[in-house]
Amino acid sequence: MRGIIAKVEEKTTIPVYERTVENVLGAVLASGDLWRIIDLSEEPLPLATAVLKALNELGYIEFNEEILLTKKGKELVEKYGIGKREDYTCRHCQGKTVGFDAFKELLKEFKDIVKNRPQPKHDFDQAYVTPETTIARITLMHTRGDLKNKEVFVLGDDDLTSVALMLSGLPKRIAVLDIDDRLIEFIKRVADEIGYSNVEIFTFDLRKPLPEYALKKFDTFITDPPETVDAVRAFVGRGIATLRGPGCAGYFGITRRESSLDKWREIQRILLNEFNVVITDIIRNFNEYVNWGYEEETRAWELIPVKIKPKHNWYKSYMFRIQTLRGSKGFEGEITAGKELYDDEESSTT
Ligand code: N4P
Repeated sequence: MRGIIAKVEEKTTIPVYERTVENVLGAVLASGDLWRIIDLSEEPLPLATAVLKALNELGYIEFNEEILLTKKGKELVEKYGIGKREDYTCRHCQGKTVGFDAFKELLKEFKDIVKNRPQPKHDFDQAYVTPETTIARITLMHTRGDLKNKEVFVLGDDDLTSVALMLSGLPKRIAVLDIDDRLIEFIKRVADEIGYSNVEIFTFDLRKPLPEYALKKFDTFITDPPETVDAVRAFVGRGIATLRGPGCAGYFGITRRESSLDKWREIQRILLNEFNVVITDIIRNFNEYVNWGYEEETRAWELIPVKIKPKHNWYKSYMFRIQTLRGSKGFEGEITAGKELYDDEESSTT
């Protein structure tokens, strides 16, 4: 094991544990498909690929169309008692913890309306979630009492959650911003077509502090940040800054694909120590992203040991729900980062 870890450490500065190697080997036992292995291992892609390359160089696995254990590899998993990674995700809710039935009609309407949605733009790290995910978000937020007659803020919206919110008729008022004019125009057109007027829709760059009129006015926010620590601060911190006071809620996705548990700890530290909020829910792989199409232009493409495009949706994120208490506070500072807002050692899909 030491030898494997040392070889991985030559390739990346992300912390490597025995557990990391175990996770990747357990995933290789379960599947020969590169993207499924990354998905199942739940290690950041730059780390998972470093482990795969190290295992290959040391003769434990082989890269063909499929990734397979060699004889030496089989002996290794035997010696360490590493088991195949099973996937017992609930088939009814697909792990989302909320059912699909309550909002079946909404899903149909939503799918129809978003047919001509703007396609993911690489510059803004866009990748939208499946329509089922967007509707599950509405279902989840509603079951937590965060939508009915509430004022809801959406910070960044390539997922078109604001459209689903409008269609649901649940919130009293909606505000939505995005840096991308194409999305803002699309959302405005939909609002117009369905005759929904309790909504403010505007173009905005979240590196900048929010205008006064957006602060401390809302009950609920939802956002899906790029996962550098600065971006989480900008998106989630500003979300919290829009909330009225104690007893409000916020939702956002955090992935394992681009964030190690070491980074997770840093993010949770910011939530607890900087923003003074409490985490009430973390739902594993709640958000499922549709492959964005610009794979070949990303760092992930350089890193993967076999150049195959993903055939299934391998990118997921966990849904966090936070709630504000006495003494919670958001982030109102300015962020000067340029492209680094999207990229750190663990990211790979921009
Ligand atoms: C990015 C996913 N570059 C993948 C493609 N992120 C975009 C979210 C917008 N829907 C964020 C992932 C979770 N925070």
